[in-house]
Amino acid sequence: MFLADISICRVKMRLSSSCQIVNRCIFLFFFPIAVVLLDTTSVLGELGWKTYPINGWDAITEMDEHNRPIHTFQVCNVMEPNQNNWLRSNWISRQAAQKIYVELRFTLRDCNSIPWVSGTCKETFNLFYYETDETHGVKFKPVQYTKIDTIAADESFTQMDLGDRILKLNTEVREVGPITKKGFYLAFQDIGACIALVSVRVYYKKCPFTLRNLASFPDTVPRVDSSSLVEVKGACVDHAEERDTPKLFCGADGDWLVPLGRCVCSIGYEEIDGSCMACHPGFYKAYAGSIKCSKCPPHSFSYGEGASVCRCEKGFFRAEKDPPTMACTRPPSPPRNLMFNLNDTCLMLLWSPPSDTGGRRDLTYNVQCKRCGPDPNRCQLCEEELRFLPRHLGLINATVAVTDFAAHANYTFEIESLNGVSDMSTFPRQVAIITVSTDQGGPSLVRALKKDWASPNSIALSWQKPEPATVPVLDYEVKYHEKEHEQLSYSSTRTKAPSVIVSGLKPTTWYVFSVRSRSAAGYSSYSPKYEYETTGDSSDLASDQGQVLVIVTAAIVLIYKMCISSVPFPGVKTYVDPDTYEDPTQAVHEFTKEIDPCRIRIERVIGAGEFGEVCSGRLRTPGKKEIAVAIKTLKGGYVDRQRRDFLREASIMGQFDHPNIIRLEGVVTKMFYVCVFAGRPVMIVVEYMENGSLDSFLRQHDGHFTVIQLVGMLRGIASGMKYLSDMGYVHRDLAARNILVNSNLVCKVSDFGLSRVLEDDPEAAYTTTGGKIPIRWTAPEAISYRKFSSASDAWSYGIVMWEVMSYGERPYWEMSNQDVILSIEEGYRLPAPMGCPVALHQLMLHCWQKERNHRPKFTDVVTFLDKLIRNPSSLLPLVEDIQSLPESPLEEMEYPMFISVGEWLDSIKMSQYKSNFMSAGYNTLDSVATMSIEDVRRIGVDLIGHQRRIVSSVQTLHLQLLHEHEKGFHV
Ligand code: ACK
Repeated sequence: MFLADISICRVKMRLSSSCQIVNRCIFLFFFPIAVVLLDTTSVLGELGWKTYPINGWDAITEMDEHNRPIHTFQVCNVMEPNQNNWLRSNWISRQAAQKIYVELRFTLRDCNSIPWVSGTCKETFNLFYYETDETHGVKFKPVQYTKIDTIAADESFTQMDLGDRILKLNTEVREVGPITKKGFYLAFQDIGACIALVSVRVYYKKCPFTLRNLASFPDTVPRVDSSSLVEVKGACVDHAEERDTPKLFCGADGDWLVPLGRCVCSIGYEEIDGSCMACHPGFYKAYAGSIKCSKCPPHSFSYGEGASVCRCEKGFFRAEKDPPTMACTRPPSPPRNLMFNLNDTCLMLLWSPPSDTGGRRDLTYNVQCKRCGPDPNRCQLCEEELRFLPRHLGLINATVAVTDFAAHANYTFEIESLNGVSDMSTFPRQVAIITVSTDQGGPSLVRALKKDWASPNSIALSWQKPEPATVPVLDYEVKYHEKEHEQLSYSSTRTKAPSVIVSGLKPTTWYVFSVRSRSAAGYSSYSPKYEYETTGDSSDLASDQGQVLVIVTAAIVLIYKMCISSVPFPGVKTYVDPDTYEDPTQAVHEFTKEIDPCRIRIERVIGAGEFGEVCSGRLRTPGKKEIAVAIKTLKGGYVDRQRRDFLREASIMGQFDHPNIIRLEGVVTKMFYVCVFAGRPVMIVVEYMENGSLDSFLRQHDGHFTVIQLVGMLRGIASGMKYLSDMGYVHRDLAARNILVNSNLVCKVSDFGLSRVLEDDPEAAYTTTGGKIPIRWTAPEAISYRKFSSASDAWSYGIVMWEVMSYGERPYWEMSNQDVILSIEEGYRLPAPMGCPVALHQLMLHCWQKERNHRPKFTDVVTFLDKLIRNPSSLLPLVEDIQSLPESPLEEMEYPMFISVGEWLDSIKMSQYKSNFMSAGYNTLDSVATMSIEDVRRIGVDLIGHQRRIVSSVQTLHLQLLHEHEKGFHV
């Protein structure tokens, strides 16, 4: 009666196997896999299990709603004592299992719910197993069986449950192992319970096949011993290679643990969703690793999938040592503006670099010489006959000197530009050609210079026109200097006629003159030196009233300078070092105007100086319009030395009067009792500069000015510096932060105070020799042995130019001071900022010549910039247009090594664009290094200044990567 009840319930049960679901989960979620050895719910035919005795367990097979058999074993001899009923399974193959799991589902009747069975009814049954290699014909002998466990029900059911049709199904799982024989039997012993065994499932666990770190790991059976893991070596997926042997460990429960090592995608392939996919056409990957495919560098392409390198476009090449990340390049165009300069013994050939360097920096020149007779088709090579300095092949500079040439001969020189890919091109090479006739000479030498007349401040000179020459003279340059000060400086003037009146001279002073002519072929040598003296006697004065005044003024200036100058020679150093005064307040009195503080109205604090606050305010001067001023204050509680140091700057500034030097209005050093000011205020009052200091002004207006406006600012600074150097004043701390800008964008040099300034400057660092120096702005000789001069100011001026053209970028970026010093020593120079005209970068490089005498004088700089301003088209060629970078041994340069695109963007303070780079696929430095300004624009960098900053550091990055690749480092 009980059994029929049970089977009714059973048909309603959902007993479908969950194994398939488990399997799928393993694959996706990395769960253990269960390999089923037996599942009675999925056996379609008879199970064929044995029962002992016959009237013990009862096998019942019914059909479920899908017409699938449900095998159930039941026993319920609860009324009779001494029950011992056995049910034995068929032989079950162990397969690979070392440990098996037996899952039983069953129902069990509560004995209390059956009347009159109290002595005999049981509520448990026993589970046994027997291992054997024999698969058939094994007789059942209970003694051979080992007990696994006594199985009790978690929940038994009652008569009432049956009435309610509530079935209490129990599931119990037991582990059995180690299993070593080929297979085993299971046996179920009933000792008088009322049981329905609904299903038996036997399985073992495996670590599933999986893919990890681009390696595949096979299904793996764990060890029985739960404390030891199975080490499994992975096999790299297609198009991947081992970096570190990939390994996983299979745990006892079928879980993969401890992934070690990995594979990486091979060249031409990148990782996408755990497998290695070929680079698309137009992309390449040159190195195996976890990097993405990069866009082909400029002038290269890849048509097929999986390119390891991009092929160069027609006419473009890659030199043997060029890394695959580098753009393809081409041979340079020929040199331009080839000219010569011939004198008796030496022929100078000079030319301009090619307009197209081919995209490379390894530009050199070869010179070939042909000597031709009257028939220009009959020429012979003549390099061997001549001497070329430094040589005729592989020239780095655009000039060569030629000596040992014959007189009365025609030489034809062909100058060829070459770079690292010139040998690869089959195109005929183009050369610049010039023919020099040595009997006609170059520009003619000027001879027979004579004085026509002299006055106290002028001398008129004339000279013979040179011999009629085939090369017409364009003009003459007259160079002169005071005889006594030959080493210090000279002046020059130009004239088209063979005569000149040199004015502005000192009376009764000997001058040395020499003249040279200029023709299309260049300059001649200077004529011999001629010495003439200006007059000084009264008869001259009487004859010219104007000159009387000049002479008187000049004499006063002369006497004045002789009195105050710390050097004995007048005219050399016209500003006075306040430190040469025994009493420095004397210098303050001498060079500054005392202001009544009541005339000053302080309006607001605009900054902090070393000695106190810097304020803006108004200054009233009787009879004049009120003007805006900046007031530097000395904070209260100062000691005498601080007061002296503070006022020293005013004593220096008060000696200057120039539109590009900050103007001193006066100082407050005395008490005026009519006016109520707390303490004893000490102030320096200077003109107000609405736009503050140049560096922060540029940074605030990044990308806002035209090149001409920037050159205008630079011209102003150069003009101020020319004035200072003419006065013999060496600034020592010329930097954009020490230039002030007014509302008309006029730049004025400020911050005077000699070495004291350096103590104040936050950029100044102590050198090994103990001085405090703003390293990035200072010339090498000033850093090494404190050789400060106008030439070292010229170096700093070059850095200011760079700051201006880069809108306030920090020179040498984040390089350490020590690295800056070493790099400069090795020849490295700052590259042109983005958008910088070639002419300006060349001027910068000129300012950064190691040999200080080779640097331009400020007067040259002003003249040069004036020319650029007058002829703006000269500012059109940009450095990036001709893709030529400064000739500097960048190869030797150690750049800071950025690790990721994110870090690189952080380093250039452009972190806000990280997501733009990432979402556009620029996630490797290699890919970033090839970006053009259009690419930067395309990924959503809209501000021009930011585009410029990114592209200019892309250039640097590109070089850095080349450098790293050359060293064999793969990013
Ligand atoms: O960059 P800034 O605005 O310009 O901040 C500094 C601050 O004072 C401390 O030096 C500003 N400053 C100095 N001299 C002047 C001046 N003559 N006119 C206007 N601002 C000035 C400078």
